[in-house]
Amino acid sequence: MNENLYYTIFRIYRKYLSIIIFTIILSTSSAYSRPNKIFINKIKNNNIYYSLYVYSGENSIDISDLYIWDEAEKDEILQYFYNQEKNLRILLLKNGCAKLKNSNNINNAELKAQEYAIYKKIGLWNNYDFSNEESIFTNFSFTKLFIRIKYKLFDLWNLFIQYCLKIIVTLSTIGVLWLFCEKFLKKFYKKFFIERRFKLFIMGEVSSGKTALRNNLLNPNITKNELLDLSPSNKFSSKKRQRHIQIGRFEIFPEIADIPGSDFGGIWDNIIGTSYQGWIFVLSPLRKSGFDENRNKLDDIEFDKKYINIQLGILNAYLRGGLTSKHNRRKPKILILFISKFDLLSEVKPDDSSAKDATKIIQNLFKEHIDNARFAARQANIEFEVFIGSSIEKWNIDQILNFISNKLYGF
Ligand SMILES: Nc1nc2c(ncn2[C@@H]2O[C@H](COP(=O)(O)OP(=O)(O)OP(=O)(O)O)[C@@H](O)[C@H]2O)c(=O)[nH]1
Ligand SMILES: [Mg+2]
Repeated sequence: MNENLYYTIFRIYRKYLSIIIFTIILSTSSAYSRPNKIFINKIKNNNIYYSLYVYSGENSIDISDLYIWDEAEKDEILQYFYNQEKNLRILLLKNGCAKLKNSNNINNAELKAQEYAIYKKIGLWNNYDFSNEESIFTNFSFTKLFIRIKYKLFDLWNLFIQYCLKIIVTLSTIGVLWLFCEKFLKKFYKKFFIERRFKLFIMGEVSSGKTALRNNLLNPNITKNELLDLSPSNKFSSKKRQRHIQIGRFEIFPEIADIPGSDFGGIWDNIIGTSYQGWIFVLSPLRKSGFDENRNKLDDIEFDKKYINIQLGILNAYLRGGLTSKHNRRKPKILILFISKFDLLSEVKPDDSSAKDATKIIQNLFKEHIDNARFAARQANIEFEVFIGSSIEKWNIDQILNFISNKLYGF
């Protein structure tokens, strides 16, 4: 009975022994025959990123018709091939790690791969001595010639594309930069090489015609009616002329300041405290415009002697005082006398021959004024000029700005 039991157990053991051994072999072999590899790439945002390389067993291909380059094995170059090329023979040939042996059935793709390596002088083909070579690739063949030409053309094409790209990138960079800079450069050039400015200060007795002159200088298209409608100024104002005056290459933009004749303190503040390139002193033979409400010229126009004398007084105070005062460090470069309202004496402009007498009358009326102003200018060593004209008729208005512009920026 006991013997039977032992025998039964032995029989069962023998029956399952092969399964047990098979299981043990399988488990151990699977542990060693599958060296899958995990590469941890990064750990980020609570995640671990990895690449898994699955081992799929060892395979082999026949390379009996290839010479393998010694260095390829030595330097473990082959390990760096990874899986760029699925056909390993092509991979070896293309990377100059193998050489085709002479044989009858050479694969065209393999020949091409080898030709590529020869052409590029990769691997074993680097400084290769072809003199003793008798293998397939030293013999002449149209296919090889074609391949060589193809690679040469391919190289040339690549070179061409490279240069084209470089040229395109350079040109577009220059283009973009130019677009960005053009505006800035134009502005810069205009501001520093073309545009010029100067400041003028207009002064004179109340109602002498300062604002009428200033508005005319700023806007040559201003109408007679607009000028006749002017009421006395109530505050200092300085404005830049929008249209430039062209002198050579310069575009000149004057800025012209006007002040009420009654603002004595303000006039002195400007004489002493502000830099102007030019002063214009406006004189006039009478306080009024000489026109009625309907803008008709009055017949009996009489010069206002008292008004003319008052003007002499303030001219001496402002011009002789202002130009010779030791406290005034901001003297102008030019002094202009503008004798306004000539239209009340003459039907024609002052330089016209038939206006000779009227001009003479004005020159006599303001002789002392002119002499004193000229004397002050000479003392201050600055330019001086007298203009007889009319704001209403636009006589000798442009000439004032042209004269100053030429003196400051002319050649
Ligand atoms: N006939 C004539 N009248 C002029 C001329 N210029 C100005 N007037 C007139 O003279 C008056 C005074 O001119 P304004 O230019 O206002 O004088 P202003 O010197 O600015 O005077 P305030 O600002 O008060 O100091 C106005 O009625 C103008 O129409 C001119 O050339 N001819
Ligand atoms: Mg005014």
